[in-house]
Amino acid sequence: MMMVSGPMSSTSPFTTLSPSDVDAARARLAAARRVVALTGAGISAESGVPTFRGAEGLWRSFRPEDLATPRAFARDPLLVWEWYESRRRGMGAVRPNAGHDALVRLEEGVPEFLLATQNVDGLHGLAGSRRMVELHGNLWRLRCLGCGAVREERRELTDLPPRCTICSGLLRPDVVWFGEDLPAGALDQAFTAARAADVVLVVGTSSLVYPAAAVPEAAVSAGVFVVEINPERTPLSEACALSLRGRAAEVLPLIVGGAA
Ligand code: BV8
Ligand code: ZN
Repeated sequence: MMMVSGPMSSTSPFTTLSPSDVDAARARLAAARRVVALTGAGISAESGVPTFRGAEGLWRSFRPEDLATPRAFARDPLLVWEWYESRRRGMGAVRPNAGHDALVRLEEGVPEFLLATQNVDGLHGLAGSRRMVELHGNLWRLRCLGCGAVREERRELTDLPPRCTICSGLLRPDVVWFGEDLPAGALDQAFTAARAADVVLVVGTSSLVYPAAAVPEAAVSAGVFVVEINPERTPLSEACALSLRGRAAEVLPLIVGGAA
């Protein structure tokens, strides 16, 4: 169901999707040669992956910021692994949605494209995105604290905390924890591409976690046309050329086009 803004809608301007803004975004994308998309948990919400904000983000009353840290892992690796294994189990059967698929079509349609995601759920990769950087890692990969080996592991982890098959060192999820640096190459790639883009899409993120949230800010400062897609306002909304009030799986197919 598409909500309309403007004189005929009685609801507040912040919760409606403006058709003229949708047209403007579609026209900008159609003319663009260089596009960057930054995504957050919101794009996976319609696939059934809980976001981080509010009650959804809590686990056994722990906030993500409490568990996703090197200190929490050092203090209690079993507790942190139980959290990650519960998220892996929760994501085992989820599938990409129309929002993920639209970004794959967009990637195929523009000469220069980069998808920078904060999501560790691997759904963009599953959808077929290729020109992509995972700024915060991926929870289907395990990294050894002993020998540094990294391997993909989608099977259920029965024996927690898991151990390395090479050196029997302790394994951790190959994600970026709070207080840890992002993969340098990935972050630089995102900043460089965002500053040089014709259009930057910011999809399903509360724009509160840094330095990822600084990427669209850098694009705005470079005069790039930044389009936000989020059913709610964020600290970035004011600075965007367009802030489309809607859900990713609804709005992205509208502005990317080409949906079968
Ligand atoms: C670092 C992986 C150097 C692990 C994650 C500057 C200012 C303030 C603080 C800092 C700063 N610089 C650094 C910090 C500290 C910190 C930080 O930003 N803290 C925040 C909380 C204030 N940053 C760091 O620690 C970073 N490292 O800076 O290292 C350093 C080193 C030492 C000391 C200082 C600095 C590392 C950050 C990465 C942490 N790892 N994930 C895991 O997943 O377990 S972050 C994790 O949370 C996600 O990856 C994501 O980034 C973030 C959640 O944000 P979102 O994805 O946006 O999700 P959220 O739920 O918040 O919002 C969802 C949105 O979607 C909402 O707006 C909602 O309205 C919308 N939505 C809902 N449904 C839909 C939708 N949108 C569209 N469609 C829908 N259907
Ligand atoms: Zn090892």
